[in-house]
Amino acid sequence: MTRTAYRTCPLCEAVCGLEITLSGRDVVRVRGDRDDVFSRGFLCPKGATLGDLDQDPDRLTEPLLRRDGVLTPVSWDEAFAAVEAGLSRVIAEHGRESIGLYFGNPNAHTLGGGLYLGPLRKAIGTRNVYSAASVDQLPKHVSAGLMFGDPTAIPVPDLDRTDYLLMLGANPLESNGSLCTAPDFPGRLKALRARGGQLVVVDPRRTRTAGIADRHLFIRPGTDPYLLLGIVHTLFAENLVTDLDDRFTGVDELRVLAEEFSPAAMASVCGVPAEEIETLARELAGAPTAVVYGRIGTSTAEFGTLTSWLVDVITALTGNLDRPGGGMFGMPPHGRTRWRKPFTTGRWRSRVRDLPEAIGELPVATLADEIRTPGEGQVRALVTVAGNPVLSTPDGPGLDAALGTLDFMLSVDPYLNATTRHADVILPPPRILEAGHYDVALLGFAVRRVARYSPPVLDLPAGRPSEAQILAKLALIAAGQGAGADPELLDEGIIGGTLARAVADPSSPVHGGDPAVLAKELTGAGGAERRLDLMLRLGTYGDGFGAQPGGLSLQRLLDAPHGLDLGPLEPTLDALLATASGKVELAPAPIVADLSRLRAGADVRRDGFVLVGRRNLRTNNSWSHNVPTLAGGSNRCTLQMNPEDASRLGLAAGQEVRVRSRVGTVATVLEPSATIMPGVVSLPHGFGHGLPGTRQRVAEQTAGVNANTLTDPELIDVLSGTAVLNGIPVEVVG
Ligand SMILES: Nc1nc2c(c(=O)[nH]1)N[C@H]1C(S)=C(S)[C@@H](COP(=O)(O)OP(=O)(O)OC[C@H]3O[C@@H](n4cnc5c(=O)[nH]c(N)nc54)[C@H](O)[C@@H]3O)O[C@H]1N2
Ligand SMILES: Nc1nc2c(c(=O)[nH]1)N[C@H]1C(S)=C(S)[C@@H](COP(=O)(O)OP(=O)(O)OC[C@H]3O[C@@H](n4cnc5c(=O)[nH]c(N)nc54)[C@H](O)[C@@H]3O)O[C@H]1N2
Ligand code: SF4
Ligand SMILES: [Mo]
Repeated sequence: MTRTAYRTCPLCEAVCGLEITLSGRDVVRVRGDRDDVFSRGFLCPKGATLGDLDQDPDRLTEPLLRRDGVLTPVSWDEAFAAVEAGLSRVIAEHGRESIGLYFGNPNAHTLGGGLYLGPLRKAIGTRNVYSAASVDQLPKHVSAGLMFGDPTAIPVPDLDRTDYLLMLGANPLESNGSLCTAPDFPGRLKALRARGGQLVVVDPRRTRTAGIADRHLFIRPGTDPYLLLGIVHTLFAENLVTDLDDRFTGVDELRVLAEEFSPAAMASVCGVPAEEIETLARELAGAPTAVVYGRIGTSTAEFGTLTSWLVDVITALTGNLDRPGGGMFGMPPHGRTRWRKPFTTGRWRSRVRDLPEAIGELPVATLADEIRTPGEGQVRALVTVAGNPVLSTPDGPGLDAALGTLDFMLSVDPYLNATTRHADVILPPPRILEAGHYDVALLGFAVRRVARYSPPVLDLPAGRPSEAQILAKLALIAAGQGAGADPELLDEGIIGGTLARAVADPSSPVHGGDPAVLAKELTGAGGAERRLDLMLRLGTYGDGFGAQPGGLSLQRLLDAPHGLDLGPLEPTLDALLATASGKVELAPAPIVADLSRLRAGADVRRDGFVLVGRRNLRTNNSWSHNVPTLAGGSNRCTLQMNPEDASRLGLAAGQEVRVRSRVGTVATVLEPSATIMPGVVSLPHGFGHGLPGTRQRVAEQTAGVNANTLTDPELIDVLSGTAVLNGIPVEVVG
């Protein structure tokens, strides 16, 4: 007997709806859910193998505790008691500031990550907070914070309605998209062209996405802001700037500062011809609707924040911000918390390198410094949740060594990998199918307004905590409630607090109500579901506990297993603008000041090779390589180089080469490829498996090398603290 269940895929930002066939507790087949309101049957090879990932025999099924140096399976009670002992000891000896936290990417895809990391960091009470954001999208948060006052107010390209898309440093045909949640991104791009629109891709590699574009332009890694400034210059020089209403400020300043960045001057830096820069400006201004979209190649780069800003500046100057077909702001069903404080960075600074905090985090590029450098405030304990920074952050080997010196390390993770092998306690989340799913982090970046909740497909085995419960328990332990505390306590506290604020808020639909009575109305199988019900009911389209009949609630989502489509995005800028001026700041002072760094960068001689990354459809950062069907084939850890460069250096396909940067050297296999521009080489990240003490038996067969052996922790985008992972100077020798 088989049965069918529906569940959102948790593997990437496309959030496809899956149709999963099970026999007992075994997955027999995964298909795209054709009735899903958002993904309409689309899925990729990773989604199709979700069953294999979920039932990977190398996934940990019990907690591990280090005893006499050896990670040993223990009961959950013993593991939580060891966490309490470990954290208490470090807090007693060195204070709460000595605990570092690192939160990795999959937290954006779990209910545990979405609802419990905030309470956990609050309970731990440290400012030593790090996450994958500072090797990813942090520049976009900073530019959004400075322009719109809210670091989560990131414009999303309105893919389904735009007439013109300029895409830089993104390859959604492999990645399936990011900060733009759009299942079947490839299909949506093809539809854009089919309706007469244009797609232009800017990338140092001729990617598969470039292959379906109207035009592809090679660009020297790290130089996107020069190209974009050339476009801004042209928009002003040719009077192509739209008359913006009084919600915008800074246009005149932009006009003045763009003057020096002529297309001719910019072309020599970025490698895109001046005429092409002018054409882009004219096309963007002339198209009925247009939008600029930049992603990881522009973000984890020397001028990440400047580029992130310019992307939205051009969308705004051409009249395309907050309008259909342009850059729109998403509206998550669970509500958007209006940002009340004026956005700023540097509210505190890192101890060793004096780097500014951004969105409550410090740059992960300096985590190893904080662990290694003795003194008051040194990081002595680390908690990682869903992160593998040894493979994902700059100078991974340096961090690897530093982790070995910690007094205590706790990892919440299903695998024993390059990072978690250093832990004293590992708490594994249960199977993916044993968790409910709701995209707290991603629905606000979706190209349509959609709502979908997937209840757990499988029951949790008796005695096994959900990831939400694990994290709640950790928060309670850190708050001094003890390892025996009931995780539901945390949820009830949060629900009570939220309702108390809501009933006191005259604009809330429950104003004047009784929190205790309202709390009883919440439905859901546990604390996480009840909290979600609360967020949905008080959220953008919520039922307001009956005040808005027909509005959203958890029950309505449970009744709609294929999701609810609430329509296309709508203009919403007025509701979210939170700058001190109350206007969109087109020329925020901290960003304008950073232009001096950009001017200096234009004179830097760029000879030798620069390294960029690449993604493959069948990878997911560092942790999908343990699924046999996803490993091998085109998914290989080779160094791609332009054939002309290879023959000039006398290097042949398949030979081993050494790649050397300021910080490290790796040996890997050369793959000449005409898709890559001369002077650039590309190595994928996420490889480097098989270190002693890890257990990923498939991944170690195609171990590859850690690309972050080469990335330099000293190279950061200064405004956001984001690591430069693209555009690393390297030498290649045979
Ligand atoms: N050179 C280079 N480096 C890069 C990048 C690049 O392009 N080039 N990309 C960067 C980007 S964009 C990102 S987001 C980061 C990612 O950086 P990280 O998030 O640190 O790394 P991941 O490889 O995603 O590791 C995810 C970890 O979560 C675990 N995990 C998986 N599912 C779950 C779950 O449900 N619960 C829990 N608790 N754990 C889970 C996995 O076992 C793994 O240990 O890497 C960055 N690093
Ligand atoms: N299959 C797969 N999908 C994934 C992931 C994965 O590991 N594998 N990871 C997920 C994560 S965490 C994220 S953040 C997203 C990222 O999603 P994307 O941003 O689409 O990531 P990439 O596919 O790495 O595309 C980045 C592109 O930038 C180019 N590039 C490098 N340097 C520069 C530069 O200086 N300028 C310009 N213009 N381009 C440059 C690279 O050649 C590459 O083609 O993907 C997500 N989806
Ligand atoms: S595109 Fe992303 S969300 Fe969709 S099936 Fe593939 S991995 Fe899952
Ligand atoms: Mo990412």
